[in-house]
Amino acid sequence: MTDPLDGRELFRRYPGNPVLTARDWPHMVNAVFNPAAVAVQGETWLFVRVEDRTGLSHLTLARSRDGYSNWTVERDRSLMPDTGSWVERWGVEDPRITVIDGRYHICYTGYSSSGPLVCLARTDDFRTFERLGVVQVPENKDAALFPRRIGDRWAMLHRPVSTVGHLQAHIWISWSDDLRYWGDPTPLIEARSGGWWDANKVGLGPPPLETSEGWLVLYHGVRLTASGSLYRLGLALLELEQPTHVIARGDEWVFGPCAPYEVAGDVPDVVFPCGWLLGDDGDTLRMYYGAADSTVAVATASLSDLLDHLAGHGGAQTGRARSRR
Ligand code: BMA
Repeated sequence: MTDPLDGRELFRRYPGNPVLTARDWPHMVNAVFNPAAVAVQGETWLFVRVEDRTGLSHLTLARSRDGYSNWTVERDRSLMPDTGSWVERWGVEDPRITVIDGRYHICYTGYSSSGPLVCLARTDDFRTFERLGVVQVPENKDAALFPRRIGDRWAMLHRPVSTVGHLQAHIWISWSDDLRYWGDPTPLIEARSGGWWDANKVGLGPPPLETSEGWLVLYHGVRLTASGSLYRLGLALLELEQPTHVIARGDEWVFGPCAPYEVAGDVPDVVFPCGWLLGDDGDTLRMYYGAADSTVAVATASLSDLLDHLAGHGGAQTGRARSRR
């Protein structure tokens, strides 16, 4: 498929997109999208949100040697919702994986009968899962752990929703001694207002990526238009040892729906990444994203280009989380 903007955007779409569709699944499902990503022994493992034809979602592993083709879908490596429980009654969605002490820690949305909340589970093999339970109460989603303690505590980014006045959905940071109990919640990346591309609602994409300049954050901003919500992506940089400080926040979006598989699907005009992987060269980033809530696609970018871009376009700070520069 052609991409009219390729060559000018920071992220370049893989020409073979989408890399995974419902047709690749061994059984009948409606859609596969919003995958977490981890590199395991040279392979790319995606933990994919699978929406079956009940409308509810579960998570299933798909593996590829090159991260682009020849995917093996492992149906027996799935996190199925505990639909008998209140917490996951309507499914599990949108995982983000952080490797801590060699174990895969998965923050995912539990679709509870009181709304979306954040659950944490960990696994060594994606066959059995240790559920640590609910770590953020509703409404809360788009959560991921930092991969190491900062100071002496664990940190998590997440996105609570407030309906005071009108919808307000900002990215917050919370802290924990043991990964189980979370406190000290602080607003971090505030949705802007008015005509901005990321007005009123933002949410974390993949887990924060540690770079020499700071923690790189990719987030989605949602613009409400006459024809629905438009999901685009922007960048921010957090101070390494004090991530409550936003060093920079991009003023422009860096990726938005454009290709046919992004603008048409179950939910048109959505790009929604939950995982990214840094290549062995230390610079090539592969971003895995759900396209239009229907398929999985991948785009690549140069990490140094992203950091350069932020340095040049990071002027517009709003709200509580301001740059110290
Ligand atoms: C968000 C999440 C995502 C979804 C997106 C667009 O609120 O529910 O799972 O991809 O909306 O529909």
